[in-house]
Formats: sequence, structure tokens, C-alpha cells
Amino acid sequence: MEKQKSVAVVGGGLVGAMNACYLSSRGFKVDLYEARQDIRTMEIVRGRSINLALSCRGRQALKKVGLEDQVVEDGIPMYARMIHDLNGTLRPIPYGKSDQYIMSVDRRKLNETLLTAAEERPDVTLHFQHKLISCDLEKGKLSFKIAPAHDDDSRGQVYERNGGADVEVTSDLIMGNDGAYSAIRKHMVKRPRFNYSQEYIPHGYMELTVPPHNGEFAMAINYLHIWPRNEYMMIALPNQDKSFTLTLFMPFDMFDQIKTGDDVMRFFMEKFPDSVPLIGEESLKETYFKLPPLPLVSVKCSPYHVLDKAVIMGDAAHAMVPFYGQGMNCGFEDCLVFDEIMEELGNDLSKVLPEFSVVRSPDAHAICDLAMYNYIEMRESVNSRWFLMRKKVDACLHAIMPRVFIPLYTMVSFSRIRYHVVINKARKQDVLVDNSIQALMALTAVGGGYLTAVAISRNFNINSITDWFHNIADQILK
Ligand code: FAD
Ligand code: EGU
Repeated sequence: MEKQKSVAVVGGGLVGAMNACYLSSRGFKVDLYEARQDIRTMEIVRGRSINLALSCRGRQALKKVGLEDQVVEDGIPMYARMIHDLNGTLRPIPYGKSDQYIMSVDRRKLNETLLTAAEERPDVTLHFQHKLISCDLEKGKLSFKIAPAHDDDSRGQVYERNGGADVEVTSDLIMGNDGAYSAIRKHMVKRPRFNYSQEYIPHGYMELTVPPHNGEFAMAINYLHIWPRNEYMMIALPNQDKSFTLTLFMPFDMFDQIKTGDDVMRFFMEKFPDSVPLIGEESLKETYFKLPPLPLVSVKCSPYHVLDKAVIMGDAAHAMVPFYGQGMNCGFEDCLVFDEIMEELGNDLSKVLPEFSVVRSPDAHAICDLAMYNYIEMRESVNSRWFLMRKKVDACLHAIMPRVFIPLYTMVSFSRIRYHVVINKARKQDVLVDNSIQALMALTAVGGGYLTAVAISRNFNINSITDWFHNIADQILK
């Protein structure tokens, strides 16, 4: 028997807690270090997004560590989007057949479930209020400071100046799961030939709440509610307690222009009038000014490892803008892919780590790009009418050619097709669709010309024919 290997997981968020489960199953002695206090004992947890959309990739990863059923049990299925247009009209668009749905899950509950599952596994120890302040990745050394219980700022600031560490450890493997502002990644950036890019988008986000009305959900429950308004966008996911969490996405300079309660009301009445009675005027004004809008960052880097000693996953490796609902799903899939490679290469870290970088970085880069692309597309052209039309065209094409044309969101959210393959497939489909449309237009032009010629020669009223075409077009758009 070879000696049991030790791993230090840095970060006890969603991905870190899941990795603790996976690595315990692989026979590691696991120590997990989390800067915050134990969320299971906290009254309120400040910070990012209250609920998240869990889809295929995340579920597959949960399944392999035996946690899928427990997590899905207290999630809420969303079978369709519900599009809210400016005058309050609601239009549902299903994700697919009734077995194609995503789940709204509570971030805190999910994190708690994962931490408890990790803690119950063999050789796992959780260390809270341990904030990483410095490390030597080549040697597998980490230094932590005991963080105060109320320290909200887990942005991996390095306090090297103000003195020594409280705790120092050495382990065989460092697993960096410390989020978008990763301290481990900051150390990787200093290494030669490390690729790194980051981008803050002009939009920030703010969370609001739609409370239950008369003890019931105030909107249709099993939907991802969307208010697409080009530059402004709002999304709502249902919670277990019959409320909805609304997320408003808007450019920072617009957030800044809204200074008073009246400004807030004017803005919402103009852009999202149907949401005002749902949120409640007083609550809207209060929540809007309670917390500042938060930034959204996209980070790409490579490789993800250092020698056979350290590796990063989750947001630490690939923070993305949330416009595909894939950040957590992709981070969970990282754990699954790493485990598959461990299996394949017989747990040999000197082979597994480089292989993970080679296999995973093209896929992570691809979903970062897809999410950014969707952000650009949503803000440039997407209002409710356009959104509806695009999804109907997708569904229609899929119905005509179920094998050849699979909508992009289906490949992303309802399959485990590698993200970089998803991009390639989508490109090929686009060419196909473009060609079909051109062929159709050519046919229509020829046919239309013929009809017009016939109409003129028979002294028909051309307007009635144009009207007829418009009616057909309207029917399709509806
Ligand atoms: P985190 O969840 O950020 O966890 C990192 C942990 O590391 C934290 O607990 C932190 O305290 C700790 N830490 C940080 N620094 C240190 C340090 N120096 N020492 C010790 N510990 C440290 N994804 C989806 O799949 N579906 C969605 O619907 C979705 N919606 C989103 C909506 C919004 C508005 C946003 C912003 C994101 C959304 N995401 C979504 C993305 C998702 O939130 C992230 O991808 C996911 O949380 C990443 O998990 P993580 O464990 O890598 O990082
Ligand atoms: C954004 C913020 C609808 C939660 C992308 C769809 C998201 C989520 C979509 C957030 C959109 C956008 C898809 C899913 C999901 C859609 C998807 C986005 C969950 C293309 C809490 N997006 N999100 N696409 O198709 O594939 O429903 O914060 F508005 S789930 Cl931006 Cl499937």
C-alpha cells in the first residue's frame, strides 16, 4: 500500500465542497480551508445570487458523488421561460419536451448540503475562517490567517505586509477553488508562460425579491421569468419559500443615474411596469438602495496546474458572465472531468494535472466565450419579440431536422457535449440555416415575381396580395 496522499482544498464554496467529496472518494486525506465562517451556522449570508439554475452538467457531477437526488429534491423545476413584454403580456416558451427542464436551487442550501456530505466522508476535515494569504505552489505550501467571523471580503487579498501567518501547512496537492478573485490564481499569474485575461463588462447586477402573495407564488411557479429589454434585463427564479429572486442587469452608469426613490419608480414603471406591484413599491425603493450593484467579470487563463502540485477549478479557473446560467454547472463538471482523468491515468498526479489543463481549458474558454457572446447579443438586439421569434425558429428547425439541428441552448444546458464541440456544431448549423434561408428567399423571390406578373397581367390589385403576405408573416411571428 502506498502512503495516503493529502490534498488542501482552498475555498469551501460550491466547487470546493464538491471537490472535497470527490477527492475523499479517491482516497485522499482532505483538508478544506474556507475564509468565511461556517455558513451552516450563520444567520444571514451576504453576497452573490440567492438561487441558481442547475442543469445537466451540474446534475451529472452531483450524481457521481451520490448527491443528485438530495439536491434535486428541494429544487424547483423550470420547464420553460416566461417572457414578460413591456405591456405585461406573458408568453411561455418550453425548453423542450417535458423531461427537459432546469432546476432552481438555493445557493446556500446547496452549499450546506455539499459541506455536510464532505464532512461525513472518510478523512475530510473542514477548517473555517482560514483565509489563504500566501503560498508556494511548487512546494505545496500554504499560509492562512485566522479570519474574523464578520470578514465579508473574501477577495483573496494578500496581507503579506502585516505580518506572519497563523497557520502553515504542506500537502501533496493544492486544489484551488477560491472563486473569481482567486488568491491561488494570483500566484499562478506570476509564473512564466501563464496565460491570463480578464474583462469587466459595463453591466452590474442587483437582486430584488417578489414575496409570496396571499401565501402563494405571485407569478407562475415552474418558469424562468425573463424581461428582455435590450440594454436592461431582468430574470426571476422561484424559491422554496414561494418568493422569487429577481436579478436586474443594467450598465453601472445607469445604476448611478438612479438616485432617489422617485427615480427608481419612474425607471421601473417605464421598463418593467408589471413587476412593480409584484415587488411592492416600498420594498423596491428600500432594496434598491440597500446594497450597491455588483460587478460581473469574465476570466480566462491557462494552464490550470503547476507541476504535480497545484490545480485550479471553478470560478478560480474560469469566471464567466452569467448569461448562460453555466458558471456553477461548468465548475461541477470540472470535478467530474478531473475524476474521469484520475480514473483513466491511475491517480498519477504528474500525468493527471497536465492532462486536465489540456482537456479542460478549451472547453472552459468556449463557455466563457458563449456566455459573453450571449451578453452582447442580448444587449444589442434582444427584446421580448425578438427573443420569442428566435426560440420559435430554433424549435421549428429542430422539429424539421431533429438530428442535424440542435438548438445551442439545448447542447449547453441539456447535454454533456464538450463546450468547444458545441461551438463548432453551432457554427456548422448556422451555415446550414443561412444557406436554407437564402435558398428559401431565392425561391420566394422567383415565386413572388411570378405571382406579381400573373397579378398584373390579370389586372389584380397588388395590395391585396401584399396584405396576404403580411398576414402570413404576422401569423408566423405570433
Ligand atoms: P465561489 O462560489 O465564489 O466560492 C469560492 C469560495 O472560496 C468562497 O466561499 C470564498 O469565501 C472562498 N475564498 C475566496 N478567497 C479565499 C481565500 N483567500 N482563502 C480561503 N477561502 C477563500 N451558475 C450556474 O450554474 N447557474 C446559474 O443560474 C448562475 N447564476 C448566477 C447569477 C449571478 C448573478 C452570478 C454572479 C453568478 C451565477 N452563476 C450561476 C455562477 C456561479 O455563482 C459560480 O460559477 C459558482 O458560484 C462558482 O463556484 P466556486 O466554488 O468556484 O466559487
Ligand atoms: C442569467 C442570470 C434565458 C440565472 C440565457 C435563457 C441566467 C440564469 C438563456 C441568472 C436568458 C439568458 C439558459 C438556461 C439560463 C434561456 C440558456 C441565465 C439562468 C440561452 C440568477 N440560461 N440562465 N439561455 O434560454 O441556455 O432560458 O441569475 F435570459 S438557464 Cl440570458 Cl437553459
